[in-house]
Amino acid sequence: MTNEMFKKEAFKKSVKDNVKFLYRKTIEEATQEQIFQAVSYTVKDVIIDNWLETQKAYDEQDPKIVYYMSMEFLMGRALGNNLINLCGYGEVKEALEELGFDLNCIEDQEPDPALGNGGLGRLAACFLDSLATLNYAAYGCGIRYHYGMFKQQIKDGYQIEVPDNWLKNGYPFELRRPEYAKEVHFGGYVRAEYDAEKGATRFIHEGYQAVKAIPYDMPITGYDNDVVNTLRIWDAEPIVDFELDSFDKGDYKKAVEQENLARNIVEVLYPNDNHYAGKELRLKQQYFFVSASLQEAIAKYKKKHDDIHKLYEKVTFQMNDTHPTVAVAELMRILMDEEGLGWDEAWEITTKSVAYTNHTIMSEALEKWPIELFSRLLPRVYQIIEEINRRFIAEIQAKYPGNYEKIKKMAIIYDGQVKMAHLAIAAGYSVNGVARLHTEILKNQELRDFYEMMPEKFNNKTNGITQRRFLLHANPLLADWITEHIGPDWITDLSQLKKLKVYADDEKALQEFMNIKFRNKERLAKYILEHNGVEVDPHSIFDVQVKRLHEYKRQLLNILHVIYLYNQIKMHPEMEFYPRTFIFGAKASAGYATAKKIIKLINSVADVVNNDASINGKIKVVFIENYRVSNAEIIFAAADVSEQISTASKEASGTGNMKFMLNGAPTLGTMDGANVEIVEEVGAENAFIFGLSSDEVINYENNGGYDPNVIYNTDEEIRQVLMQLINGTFSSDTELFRDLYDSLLTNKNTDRADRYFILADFRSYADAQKRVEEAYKDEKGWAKKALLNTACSGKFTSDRTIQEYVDDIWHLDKVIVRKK
Ligand code: HBZ
Repeated sequence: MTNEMFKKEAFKKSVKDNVKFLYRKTIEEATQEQIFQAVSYTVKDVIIDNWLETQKAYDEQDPKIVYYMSMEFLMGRALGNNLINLCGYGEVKEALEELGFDLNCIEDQEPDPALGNGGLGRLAACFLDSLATLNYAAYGCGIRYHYGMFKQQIKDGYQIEVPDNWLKNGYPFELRRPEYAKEVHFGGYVRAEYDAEKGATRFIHEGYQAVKAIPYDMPITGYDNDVVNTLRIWDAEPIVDFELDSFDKGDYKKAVEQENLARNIVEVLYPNDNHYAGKELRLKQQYFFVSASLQEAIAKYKKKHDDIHKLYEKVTFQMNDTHPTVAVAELMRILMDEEGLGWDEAWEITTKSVAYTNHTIMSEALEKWPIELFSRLLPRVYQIIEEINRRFIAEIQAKYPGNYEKIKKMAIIYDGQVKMAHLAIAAGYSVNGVARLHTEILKNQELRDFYEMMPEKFNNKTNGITQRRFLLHANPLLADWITEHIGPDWITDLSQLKKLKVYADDEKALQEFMNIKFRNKERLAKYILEHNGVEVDPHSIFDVQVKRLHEYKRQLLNILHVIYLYNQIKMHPEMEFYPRTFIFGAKASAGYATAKKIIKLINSVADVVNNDASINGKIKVVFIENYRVSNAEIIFAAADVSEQISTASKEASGTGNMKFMLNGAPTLGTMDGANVEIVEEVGAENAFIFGLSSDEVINYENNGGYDPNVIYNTDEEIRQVLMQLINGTFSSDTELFRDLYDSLLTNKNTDRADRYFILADFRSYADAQKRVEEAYKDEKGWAKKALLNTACSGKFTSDRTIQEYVDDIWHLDKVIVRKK
């Protein structure tokens, strides 16, 4: 307990008071949603005091600050998490019970602030949690999208996207800060003016449209340390004065355009993951939040320091992928055009302040803006990028005289495009990948030329996840059990979990561990019954693949294998088969037709398999609608098997894999991303590994792919599965899945047949699945594997990841807030 407010009587009174003044109601009259609001305001009260204290400590101690720049923060619900981090969860639960409410139901009233797509956005959220918990001064900088990730409904097996109006009832954990508003400028033109006094040319940006950026702050509570950091997300408003002015001048059109610009810019999160669409509005979003955030960071720095040349001593900007990379040029612009520095001074400061994290090698994800669009929208910023490019090319030439191939491959502007990754690498003082294998691939393949030219910039930071949300909050039974056995230190030092290894052969402990898993499976079964109307047996193996839908993640391999098993059982009804529940959860980007077809296929297979009485319920297939952070917490806790089956080399890291492991689910996966390190920690005997290695995949790719038809023609069982896609087994419309069938066998719509090596890996995957079944039948053996997965997951805390960023990249100072 850290706060008097969470003493039961004080808490109850505060909730009652809030209900009264917010809704003019008594607690008996209030709806659950109103109780949620009232409880949240009480919690916010507690947070505000710590927030003020934290701000004061930062003011006094003047630590270096990291600004984590990200288009996405997939925060998930705040109420439960804040109660956990403030150590008030138990007390508040009891207090609410005394008032006749169930805290879980109250938590369910909160919309998921889903301001992100998937792994990249969730990583940003885990990082903020760890930064606050480790006593580092940090700001998350992002966008206050009015509509976050869409809600997914499944109708007739198809995904339907429904807008997510998360702000509809007002969000209690945000604070509007109009006093820190900034202006951001788009369009117009640049005028050069010679300043004779200074003997220098000034560049003046004119004729632009202006938008007002208004920050909203969300508190980020550290665990049991009174630290409250800030996630600052920017909203857009039209500039009213200007509007009237232009109206007076008869420039009505411009006034309306400015109003529309403001309205559109923060309207909605682009729901693409690992895919670049090249939309103008997306670039507007990027520049909007980057410019506002940089202006704010510099204003804050200048309040305490007069020498702008030393900015990098107190400030560092981490760019979460290339999405905020326009920061490089915007910082240059501010330093030169507003602070009056020359190019060399500005460049030195910039290149000591910005660092870049790469999250993908998928070429379709790389951001390359057409020059025409970029220079029209951001004329001054474009001019600066041109100059950065000119100087960078000169450097390349100096290092590799006469080697024009290098320029072609490395230039920031080439072929009519602005390449954001090249800009990030040229300017950043650090370039990191997100798992060891991924970083090696960057160094040796994708970014080889850059690595050769500036090896000192490259480093690895294997991703991590916060155990506060994904174990302490998501799996209270296991959390309590762990604390009973090894004490509570794991909450802030996950390496402690290794102490559980001594229980690997302790029958009582193993029994308890699996009982908890069973109860979590019952909780998920209840959720599935309520939300899908499908009954699943918690005694069956819960085999789970939850993540964004993407071809490289190979949900298709999983469902094809389900079809294969179904055929086996139908053909050999006497065959021994351990009942299995295949659980899927995935959103497809709204414009990604193949991904949406795969969702339809999963649901069609589910329809057939779940309703085929002849297989005695041995296989169930469930597609969990609207997979998101809040139901993920229930799903991870209940999983027996963690499906991490991406084509090797394609998944930069994965972070779901870590959440499953932490909750005691062995990995069934390829040697890809962080799976490699998971296997290293837990031992190959406690995982189920299959498939081509990343070297093999890359080798095939560099030599024109492979021929899946050889497999199709020689493997009868695989051929049968594929035929069932087009012979009416899963749809009376035999053409419905034709594209999926074709994608595996022909290069009709892509450059290669079976781009993701599904057929190549099929047999190896089926073997691994067989090993899973055998292993599961050995109850004690399985329990040991499961427990060891939890025990060996210590490395994968985002606390470790953040400490590595601090030690190697950011060099932040710890700040103590609690005065005890
Ligand atoms: O970032 C993911 C990687 O695929 C995953 O392997 C890794 O673990 C995770 C964290 O490092 N990448 C994404 O989630 N990417 C996006 O969501 C994305 C969103 C918008 C884009 C591009 C990518 O324009």
